[in-house]
Amino acid sequence: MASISDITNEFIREEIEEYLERPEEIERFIELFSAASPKMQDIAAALIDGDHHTVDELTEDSLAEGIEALEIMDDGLIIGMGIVGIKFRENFIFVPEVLACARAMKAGMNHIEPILSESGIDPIGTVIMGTVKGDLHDIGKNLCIMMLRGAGFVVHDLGVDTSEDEFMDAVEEFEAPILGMSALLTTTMPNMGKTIDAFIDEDLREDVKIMVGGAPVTQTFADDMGADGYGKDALECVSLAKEFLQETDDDW
Ligand code: B12
Repeated sequence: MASISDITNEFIREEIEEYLERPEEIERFIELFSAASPKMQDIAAALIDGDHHTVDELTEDSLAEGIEALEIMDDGLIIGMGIVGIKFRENFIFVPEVLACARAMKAGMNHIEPILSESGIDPIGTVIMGTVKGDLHDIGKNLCIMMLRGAGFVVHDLGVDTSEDEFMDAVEEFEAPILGMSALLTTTMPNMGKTIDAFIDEDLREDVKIMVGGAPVTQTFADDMGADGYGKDALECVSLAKEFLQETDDDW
């Protein structure tokens, strides 16, 4: 088992000691950070600090050094945002600080996006993605979109605060066989179910496979809502989309 002294970045060690209280979270983040390289820890530290200039520079440097875009996303940006989420939940920081961290995350994503989205293969299928109505969180959705594009999907991004009608119109307009919805708030999760019901009401449900995701979403919730699949991260989002593609191809 890793210990906190295995983490090279002093700022990260202090953040864990000062802000993490739940033993399982302390253990999880010590494991994650001690497995990350010093450079990835530095990226995470800058993100937690809301320092978009440093995240921007370090991400660019890391890519120039040949570090994989996926490693930067998983071991730098996403782990860093995990600490931000806990500090926000425990009221150590508030919306303005989280916005600064989100800006730092985007500064990093700007560099990795062209790499992860560059598939170099012929388009394999079309996916509509959006964050549900009432919800403005888009970081996770955008990561899913990058990975889907990188896997060869054409993705139409409907952005945030997407209504049922906007989802239905886009599926029809682009004749998309796959729809992905993201929700980060327990209050907006039910809008996934409402959207699925709207597809049923309009007799469009059979035409599209629907996947859902976002931090509070679970497999049980997805099943209850009548979704075809749930993915816990961007990799699972891509696997699901590929499975759906296979199934819709088999139907033809
Ligand atoms: C960043 C953030 C913000 C930023 C959002 C910036 C942006 N452009 O997205 C800002 C500051 C704007 C914000 C605002 C608010 N937030 Co906020 N926010 C967060 C925070 C810290 C991180 C979210 C994030 O980006 N995570 C990183 C990404 C990579 O992870 P992810 O989104 O889960 O996505 C991954 C997977 O879930 C999956 N995935 C995501 N979507 C999809 C879709 C499909 C189809 C699939 C298959 C997979 C998939 O793949 C992704 C990549 O691996 C979370 C904390 C948390 N633990 O999630 C709180 C959090 C979600 N926010 C919260 C709250 C309360 C709010 C506000 C209500 C605060 C307020 N008082 O105003 C507002 C709501 C605004 C609104 N109407 O939406 C709460 C929600 C609590 C709850 N029970 O609902 C959380 C959990 C914080 C907390 N208190 O613990 N927030």
